[in-house]
Amino acid sequence: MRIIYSPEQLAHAPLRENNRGEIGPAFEQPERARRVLDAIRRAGLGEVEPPEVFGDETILRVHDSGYVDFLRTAYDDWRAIGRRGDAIANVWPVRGLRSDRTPVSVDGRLALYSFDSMTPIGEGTWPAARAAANVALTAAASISQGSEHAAFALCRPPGHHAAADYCGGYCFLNNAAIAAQYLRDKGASRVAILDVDYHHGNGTQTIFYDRPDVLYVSIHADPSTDFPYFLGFADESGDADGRGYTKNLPLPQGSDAAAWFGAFAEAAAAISAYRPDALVVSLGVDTAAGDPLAHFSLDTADFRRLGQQLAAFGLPTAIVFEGGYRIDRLGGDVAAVLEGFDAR
Ligand code: SP5
Ligand code: ZN
Repeated sequence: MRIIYSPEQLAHAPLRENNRGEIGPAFEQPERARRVLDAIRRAGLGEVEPPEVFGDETILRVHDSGYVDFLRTAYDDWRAIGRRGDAIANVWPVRGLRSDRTPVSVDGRLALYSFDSMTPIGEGTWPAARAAANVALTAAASISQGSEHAAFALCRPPGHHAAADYCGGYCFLNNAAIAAQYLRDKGASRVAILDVDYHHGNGTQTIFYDRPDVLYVSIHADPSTDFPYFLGFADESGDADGRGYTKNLPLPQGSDAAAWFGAFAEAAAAISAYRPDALVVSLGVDTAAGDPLAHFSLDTADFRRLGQQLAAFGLPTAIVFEGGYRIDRLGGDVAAVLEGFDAR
């Protein structure tokens, strides 16, 4: 398996996070990527390669150009008016307020282009998010040329909560969606995205909701109790031409590995029935027991089994790293998925 990583991704280093009513250290920190990298090296899973540098073309097929310009300039605009610390919204255009106009003020644009207060923009955010997109694109390119069967994109910041025109849930550019779009543009007729992060990938679902050419299947915590709260319910199945090409498998908090793999079997059946040319996996390991932001209980052996089951599709596969916050375990859990995949 090819493994792609860029140290430029460490430049996104949020200072603080608003969580549970307190301002504390950020959960989504650079150390996460270092831990995964260390575990991959220790497991001898293969050479770690830097990404190729891509233009903005595929990013702009997934994301709104006004949003991308915002990401590029928000921190400088924030500093230019004397702000210190990371840029964070303190207002949002909810029901009845107009979101058809782009505010001049950076505070207004933060409001328009984000959906939460846990996703701060700092000096290194755009360079890191851009690098993460290149990591995902490089992984996609290596499987689309047929030279490799599988590739792991060690992306950070994560991506699956970012939609066409908003950031949130620690995500800015949707790395998995960008990989899927690239595969489509390079000739795959149908691409399946399987999202196994603990949280529903609201961004990915939204991006492909009305399209039949990208199937989105997600196993995640019930949004009634867990972030992102407003998307990811079982009755969301796609719209317009995309009807039938979104499948959500929400599980209650406290679900164990047996329940999780039961949902996986359903997800796998939907993917096989779709007969995709390629698979993109949004791999969050926040389904692990003891994850500080989650309530499932997979162990390292379960992650190895997940890797084996992903390989069983027999498809060109790009595995894109998403969440996972138990810092002492996440490296080993990611390595276990990749080992399981390679072992099969
Ligand atoms: C990529 C990713 O995994 N983003 C996740 C963002 C979710 N942040 C949710 C924070 C809410 C935490 N609630 C804590 C409950 C712990 N008992
Ligand atoms: Zn997550």
